[in-house]
Amino acid sequence: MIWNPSVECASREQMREIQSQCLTSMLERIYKSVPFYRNKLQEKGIEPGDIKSVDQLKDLPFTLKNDLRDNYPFGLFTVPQADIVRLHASSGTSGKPTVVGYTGNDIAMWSEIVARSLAMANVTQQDIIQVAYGYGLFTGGLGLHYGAEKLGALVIPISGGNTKKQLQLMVDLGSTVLACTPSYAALLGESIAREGIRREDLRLRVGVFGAEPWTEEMRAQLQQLLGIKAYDIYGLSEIIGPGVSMECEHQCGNHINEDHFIPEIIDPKTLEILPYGELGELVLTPVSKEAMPLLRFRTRDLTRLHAETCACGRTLVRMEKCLGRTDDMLIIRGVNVFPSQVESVLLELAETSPHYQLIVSRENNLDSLEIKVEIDEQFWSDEVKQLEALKNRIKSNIQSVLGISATIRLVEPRSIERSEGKAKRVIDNRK
Ligand code: DLL
Repeated sequence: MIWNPSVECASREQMREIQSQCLTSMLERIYKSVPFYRNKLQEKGIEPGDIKSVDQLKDLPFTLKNDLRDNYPFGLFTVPQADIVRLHASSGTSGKPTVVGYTGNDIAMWSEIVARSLAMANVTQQDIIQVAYGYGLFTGGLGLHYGAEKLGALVIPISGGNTKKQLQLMVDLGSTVLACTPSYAALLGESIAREGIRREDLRLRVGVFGAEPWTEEMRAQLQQLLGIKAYDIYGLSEIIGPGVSMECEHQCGNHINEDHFIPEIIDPKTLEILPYGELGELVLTPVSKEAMPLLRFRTRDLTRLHAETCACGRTLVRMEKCLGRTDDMLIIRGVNVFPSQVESVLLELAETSPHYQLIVSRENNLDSLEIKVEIDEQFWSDEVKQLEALKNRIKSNIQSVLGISATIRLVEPRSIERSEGKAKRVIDNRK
């Protein structure tokens, strides 16, 4: 069932019941078939039968990305290889990729939660969805593809890149939904304008954007550029891929598909569980997965959870837009900086485009931050005075929001390298 009110509008008590049942059965499975988990649970003196309720989740051990690498490639799988029907992988920053496996039931569950997520954004069977996330080992393309098919929408499996072809098909086939990273959506948006494609040539109405952090300011720019309503979709390959959570039309946080993925927020330093409303690291337990369920996976993503019922009627817990990943946080002269904070400052100004880069260096033991900002074509000017004034405005806004000074370098339109997938916003020369 795609729109599933018995789950999406369940009371907290009903949801705890669903989660508790799934958790106890998952513990039995991993204890029996994954030595890594059996050892971890035994170290804590826990046997699967001891855990009867989701309230006891806090007593269970965490899983880290490194644990997946240490058990590379199949060490955390709970089923024989014959039952696995698909693998995906995410490339790590160093060394081995993280490999994840799916049984036929896992693919069916994933398709259902992506279909459910698309329905949250009012995508229907009538829609034509252009899937411009990469197909292949990355979960974006195939994840959206199967979910959109499950919903009964018409899928254009174009994958990422080949921008001219994207635009041609968008116009000729009348795509109504665009699914890609926000940075690629920004590139498509500016290309539409440059190719002289008119709004009335497009039928786009919805954007399904995720796989990287993006701000409210970026949302405003994309909505304006593409003439759409832009929705946030969140997920990660270790848990399943896209569809862990998604925004509804009220856009007040992403609803987490909690019947499959139990969320917690912890303080990344003390590992204490934090109450609703507090900023911390998101921890997810994918309880219904067959091939590779994980116990309390530390996502490294920073966000807050909210449990009040949404205006759409859903009771599913909502997560705020991610601020960033703990491992993407820059510490510059002792100050914590997330690229998303810089994005917010830049995109508040009409003159700047959604293309920017942070360059961090260290000279004589002193950190410096340079921000390369592209000027919107409309505002690009040869007049030094005007550009100087803009530069000073950005510099002072950065100083007041982030509390550090930065060198601002204004660059010509289209001079920063574009991304067809996840954008690379930071060059840290200190490493
Ligand atoms: O990025 C899955 C995905 C595909 C999500 C398509 C949404 C759409 P990974 O490559 O494993 O999987 O990267 C997961 O990307 O831990 C976050 O840091 C980041 N991320 C994903 N979605 C969002 C989002 C896919 N909506 C990592 N906002 C996650 C902010 C996101 N960050």
